[in-house]
Amino acid sequence: MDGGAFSLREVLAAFQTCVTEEREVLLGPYLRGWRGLVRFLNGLGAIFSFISKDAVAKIQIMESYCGGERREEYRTLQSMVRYELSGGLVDLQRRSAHPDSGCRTVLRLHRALRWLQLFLEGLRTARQDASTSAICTDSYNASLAAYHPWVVRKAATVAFCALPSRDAFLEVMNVGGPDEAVEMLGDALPHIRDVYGITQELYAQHHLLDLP
Ligand code: 1PW
Repeated sequence: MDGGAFSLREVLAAFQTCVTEEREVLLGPYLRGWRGLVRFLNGLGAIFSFISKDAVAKIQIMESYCGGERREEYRTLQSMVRYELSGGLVDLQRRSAHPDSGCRTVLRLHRALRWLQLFLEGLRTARQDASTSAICTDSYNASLAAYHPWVVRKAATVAFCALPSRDAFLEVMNVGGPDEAVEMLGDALPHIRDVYGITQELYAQHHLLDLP
């Protein structure tokens, strides 16, 4: 995935390898998928680097856990939640002793993944002449926007206006022609939906969906 021609196909494939037979989510491929998404986002223009900056910061936090002393505990989302909750390593009310827990950091990426899922789904099913900005704005408003203050929502909406046309966008994915790109999305999206669904259920089970 690093170096060489960049294709969104490989990025989305990372999410495919996230889920184990026991339906656990592996953090390694999850973060690799995110790294690729960020690269893709940056390829869309400088205006998107402000959006990707926060995602990069969060990916880095998680990578340091995954490469750190307790890396075994951070192998899967499930082991991370178990480890951090049982060790009292998560701020549940307000950010204080553990402002950058893995649980709260992944929650932000998880919410953003929902946006990505809705956006790619919209892109896949839209008419050829549809506006990507509108698809992006609609999917953002239906997901991540609820968690952002006004000024971030405003800046994000301005950035979306710079998105290229649907065909140009599909081309940036570097998967082949528009038809191939649409087919690839059809293959990849169920896996992203799966990862999102497992994470959502895990977080709901442990009452972690509103972590500060
Ligand atoms: C073309 C579609 C691409 C989808 C890629 C998703 C990238 C999402 C990054 C959005 C970031 C907007 C600016 C940052 C806001 C942060 O305050 C917020 N972070 C996220 C990821 O929503 C909350 O993090 P915080 O402040 O609680 O640490």
